[in-house]
Amino acid sequence: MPELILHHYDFSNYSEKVRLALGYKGLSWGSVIIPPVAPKPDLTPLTGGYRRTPVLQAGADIYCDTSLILRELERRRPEPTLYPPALDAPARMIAYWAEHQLFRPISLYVSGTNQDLLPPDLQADRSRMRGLAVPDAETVARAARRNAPPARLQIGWIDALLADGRPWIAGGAVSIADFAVYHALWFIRARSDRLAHELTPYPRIGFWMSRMASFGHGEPVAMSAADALNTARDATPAAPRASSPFPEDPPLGTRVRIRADDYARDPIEGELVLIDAEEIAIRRVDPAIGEVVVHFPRLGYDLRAV
Ligand SMILES: N[C@@H](CCC(=O)N[C@@H](CS)C(=O)NCC(=O)O)C(=O)O
Repeated sequence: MPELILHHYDFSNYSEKVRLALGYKGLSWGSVIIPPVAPKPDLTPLTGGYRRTPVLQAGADIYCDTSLILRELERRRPEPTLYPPALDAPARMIAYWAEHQLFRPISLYVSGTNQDLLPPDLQADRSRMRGLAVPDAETVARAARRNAPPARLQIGWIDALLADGRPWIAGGAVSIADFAVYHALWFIRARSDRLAHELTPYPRIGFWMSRMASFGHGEPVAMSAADALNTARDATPAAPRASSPFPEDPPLGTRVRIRADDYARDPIEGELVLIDAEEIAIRRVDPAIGEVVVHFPRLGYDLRAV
């Protein structure tokens, strides 16, 4: 069995980002399909309560959030790089925009247009995940109409970015910006071709997307959730790297609570074992699988001593 295990499901766009990064790096990986809605009883023993998709597992080390998952892939397989140093700042900024400004209107536009094709409990789950009232079908359709213009406007920006002839989103080399923009646009056609016309005016985007798609998904090997849990139970977490905290950070060994700062804010508790500018990791003991270390990116997560 491959060392890396991805917990994901087919129409998850953030999963597509990681599947494609695994392909770009030519990696083989265990593929565990998880439910698209809560509860996720075979995932949360690993994460301690984090329910978003995807999650990367390496033995008893669990990596949450695709921004950290891509960093971990880079650590394990540095070439070809996802982080060309000369493009670091624009790549990070574009990736942040794609996932925090571009994707939301696309998501509401696409999901509202494809309501009849989605799992019946999906809308209700996503509303509960955000602490919102469960909408009726007409409310979802209205949200789709409202979000079409901001989605369309920003798709135009991507075309404008490519207009100078650059081969990749942040410039002359592949970077995390390509993966972040790609998965947002991939979602437009993940369920149906009903909104394919939103991309047809932009052949440059189409050409770039087809080069991204050609990275493929590496070598997935189907794996059961039970096998993934057994793998974690039989493994010991890797010794954490040396930390490099900011002065404001709690000291290692503190009992902490971490949660997403935007949505799906389920808290995860444990002992702080690693903290630096990019990453926070906590050790926890699960009654079924024993000791695991759960890793989060720093940006986008709220850390407090309990
Ligand atoms: N910032 C997170 C966002 C992940 C995310 O929102 N994923 C969606 C699926 S594409 C999700 O978790 N939806 C709810 C679920 O799958 O339970 C990341 O980069 O991993």
